[in-house]
Amino acid sequence: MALYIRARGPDGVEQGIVEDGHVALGSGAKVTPLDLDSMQLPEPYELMTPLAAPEIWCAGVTYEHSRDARVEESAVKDVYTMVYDAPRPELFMKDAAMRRTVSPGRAIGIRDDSTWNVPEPEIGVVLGTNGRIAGYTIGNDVSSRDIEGANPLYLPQAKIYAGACSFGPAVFVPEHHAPTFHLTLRVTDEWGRIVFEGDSYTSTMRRSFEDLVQWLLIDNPVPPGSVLLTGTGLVPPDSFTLLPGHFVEIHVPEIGTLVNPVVRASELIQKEPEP
Ligand code: DO4
Ligand code: MG
Repeated sequence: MALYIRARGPDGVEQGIVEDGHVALGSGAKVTPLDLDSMQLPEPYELMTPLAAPEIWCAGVTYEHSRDARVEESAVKDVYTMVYDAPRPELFMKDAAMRRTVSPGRAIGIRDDSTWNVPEPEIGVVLGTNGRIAGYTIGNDVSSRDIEGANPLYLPQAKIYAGACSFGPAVFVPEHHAPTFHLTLRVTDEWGRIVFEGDSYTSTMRRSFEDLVQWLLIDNPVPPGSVLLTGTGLVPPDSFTLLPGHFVEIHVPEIGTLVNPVVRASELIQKEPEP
């Protein structure tokens, strides 16, 4: 197996491979991460998403927990049971050109026009060429539950906004098949108190990674290097919402820990330069 990261440093943006507690960068530099789980790097290096994905897609309602939570929250209940049972999965675009996706360690966003926001810890498959799965990463499909719950046609607004996605810290390439991944989510507040903790296993997913990729690529020229987040198996209780000042950690033993603080999405919007 191999573990790949990407970093910005004095030689620009470089790929690196993790070996024996170090990161060997393309320039030949060897860097020792401050923490081998989150892959936080010492200055002047900065960890980035393990690749600049041209597109990020998501699958939805691939786990019973996700179906049940949405049936509960939604004004329109049947669609979730129908899509969970149907051969065709729910697939939607989350981001393109990395405009709404932040690096590990950087702040994810929650919408000002929503009062109920959650992290969605998911395994992301990295697409190679011709539908091949090139590797696996950890993704956070940050979502607004009240906006989606009001009407499923609001899904793009519940899913697509500044800082609504993060993935990393690494891409894991197994020697043979993907193992069952165990995802642990922990959210802490600004004083370090745990406000939610839970876990899920990809073995409880109703579909396979390969099946999701196959559906995604039907008549759809998704560029290689794109990432497909494969759905959440973990939904915090209805009393939980993400707040600015919270800190989200998603851990998968083979891949590492994806960490992101939480801010208002409006703080992440930058003024566009004149064309
Ligand atoms: O149907 C809404 C989205 C579901 C989703 O993102 C998930 O199950 O992870
Ligand atoms: Mg999701």
